[in-house]
Formats: sequence, structure tokens, C-alpha cells
Amino acid sequence: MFEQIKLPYASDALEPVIDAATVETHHGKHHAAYTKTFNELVEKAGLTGKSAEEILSNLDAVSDLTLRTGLRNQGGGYLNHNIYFEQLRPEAEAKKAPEGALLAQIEKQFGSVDKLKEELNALAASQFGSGWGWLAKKADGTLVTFKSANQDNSYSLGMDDVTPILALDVWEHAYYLKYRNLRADYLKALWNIIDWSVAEERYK
Ligand code: MN3
Repeated sequence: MFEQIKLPYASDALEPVIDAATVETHHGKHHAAYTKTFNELVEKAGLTGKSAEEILSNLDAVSDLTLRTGLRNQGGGYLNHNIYFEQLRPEAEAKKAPEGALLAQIEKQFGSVDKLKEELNALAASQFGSGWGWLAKKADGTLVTFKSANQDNSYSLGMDDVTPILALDVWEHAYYLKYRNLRADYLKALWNIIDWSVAEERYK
């Protein structure tokens, strides 16, 4: 049984970056619905006991195309939002910059953390329609940035040995109540509540 993460902060604790109504709808409605439907589809497909990563990495094994698409969308919606909500913290608590091995790798590949943020924001802002911007780690420790449509992620896209480090949700439900059409403003502000200590843990 897959469970959505319980938010380690109150729904109004991410303000002013993300308003309480957005957190309540996003986590309490959208993410809850993805999780519920994913559980139903997993049971229907006879995949109970497998991890979400495993299921999404092996979608080709599901012969029923409707079921396969459902697992891809709902499973991605379940997993991606766990990654997203877990990495956020109230502005006063969030670790504002990475240290150690992750910082060293970012500087080596991107020049600086600011350059990485610029690249990721541009990537996520350019996603046509709903989707995600990602920072991820390859098995050899190098970092990779990419964007995905809908609820796709590295697993459903068949990117072997790629583990998500940060997930930027650019579905309109993530920002539209407060930022309206200004996706770039949301992305810029989002960095104020991204907790780099979570990213460091994921990078290990
Ligand atoms: Mn979302």
C-alpha cells in the first residue's frame, strides 16, 4: 500500500512562497487522488509488493495499454509529489545551499549553485504544458538536469540508474492560485523553501 508523505510542516508554513490553499489542494486533493488511484491500479495489475520505482521502470511488462498508461500517470503522480513535498521546508528552516560532495559536484559541472538554479529554472519554465523539471544523479555520481511531461520521471522515461535529487512541479495546480500565469516567478521563489539537506541526503 503506497502512502503519500505526511507533510512535515503546516499547510500555511510555506507562505509567502506557496499559499496554504495551494498546499491543501495540491497535497490534500491532487496528491491524495494520485495515491488512491495508483493503489487501485497496482492491485488490478497484480503488482502488489513492488516499489513504485520498480513498477515505473518496468511498464512494458504490463500488456494492457490502458492499465499501463494509468500506472504511468498515477504512479508518477504518487512518487513525484512525495519527492516534491519532502524537499520543501518553511523559509526559516530550509537549508539554503548545498555543502560537501553535492556542492563540489554542482560546482564542477555547472560552475556554481546559482548557475544550476538558472539552468533548472529555464528548463522547467520551458516545459510545454504540465510537467516537471529535475535535478538527478547518475550511478557514477554525475548530475543531470532534464524536464518531463505530465507525471513522467526518470523511471518511466527509462533513464536507467538515474535517481531524482530535486523535483520542480510546473503543473498549473502547483502555482496558479498565487502566481497565475507567472511560472518563472514561482520557480524563482521556490528556491527559498527548497531544503538542500534533503537533496544532500538523496545525493549520498
Ligand atoms: Mn503537482
